[in-house]
Amino acid sequence: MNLILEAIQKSAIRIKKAIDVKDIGYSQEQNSSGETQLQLDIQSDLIIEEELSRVVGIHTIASEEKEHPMVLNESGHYCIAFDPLDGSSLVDVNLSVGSIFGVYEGEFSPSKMVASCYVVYGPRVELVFADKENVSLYLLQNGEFEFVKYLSLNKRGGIMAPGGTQQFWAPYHKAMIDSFFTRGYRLRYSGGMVPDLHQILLKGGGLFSYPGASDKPEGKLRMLFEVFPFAFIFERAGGKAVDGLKRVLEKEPRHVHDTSPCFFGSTDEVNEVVSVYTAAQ
Ligand code: FDP
Repeated sequence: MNLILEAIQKSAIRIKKAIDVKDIGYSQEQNSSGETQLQLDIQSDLIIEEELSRVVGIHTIASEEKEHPMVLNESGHYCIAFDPLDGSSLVDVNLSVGSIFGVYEGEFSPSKMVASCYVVYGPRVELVFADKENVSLYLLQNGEFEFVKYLSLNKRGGIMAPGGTQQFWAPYHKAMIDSFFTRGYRLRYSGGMVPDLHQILLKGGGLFSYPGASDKPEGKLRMLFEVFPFAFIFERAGGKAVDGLKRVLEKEPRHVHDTSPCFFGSTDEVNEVVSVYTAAQ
C-alpha cells in the first residue's frame, strides 16, 4: 500500500506542475460520458497511468477518462479506480481541482475497498489518504508530502454544498435544503467536488449533496471514480455517505461509469437526509 501512496504522490506532484504551466485550451476529444475533455484531463490521466504502472502489486486500473479498465499486471493484487482531474472545467477560472483514487483488493466492489485518497490542487497542494484505521492529511512542501494530522468529522456541521440544478430538484429535496439554510447553514459550493468535500471535512462537518433529479435521475457523480472514494473517507472520518436511502458503499455498479445520487456529511445531517427521503417514498 505504501508503494501505491508513493505513486499517487508522484502523480500529484507532476499534475500540479502540468496545471501550473499548461496552456488552457479545450481538446477535440470527448470522454465516455460525452463531456469535452480538457487537455489537462488527458495529461493527468497519462501521468497517473504511468506512475501506477510502476507498482507491480496493481492488477487493474480504471480511469474516468477511459471507457474500459486496463489490466497492468496479471499477478497483481490491487485494483485502482481514479478520476485524474475532477472539476477540470474550473481550471480556466483558477478554482481548485483534484484527483480522486479508490483502492480495492481483487475487484471493483465497495466491499473490497481497502483505501481511498484524493489530492486538492489549490493555493496549496493537500492530500487526504484513508485506510481502514485513519484519515490522514498531508501537505506538499518542498517537493514532499508531509503528514499534518488525522481528520475526523463532528456529529453536526454548519456548511451546505447543494449540487445539481435546483429547477430539476424534487420538491422534498428543495424543502430539505431550504430548511437547512433556514437553520443557519452557510452555502459553500464551488462546483468542484474535491474542494467542496475537502472544506466540509476540514471544517468539521456539514452536507454535500448531488441528488437524483428530473434531469438526472441517477445523479451525476460516478460511483467508482467519485462517490465510493469519498464515501470511504467520510465514513472513516466518523461521518456518513448515502444515496438518500442507503449507504452508497452497499451499492454495486453494473458498469464502471455508473452514477449514483449521493450525500456526504456528518452524522446528523445525513440522518436527516435519510428520514426525509424515506418519508418521501
Ligand atoms: P466537473 O463536471 O467540473 O468535472 O465530476 C463532476 C463535477 O465537476 C464535480 O467535481 C462537481 O461537484 C460537479 O461535477 C458539479 O456539477 P454541477 O455543475 O452540476 O453542479
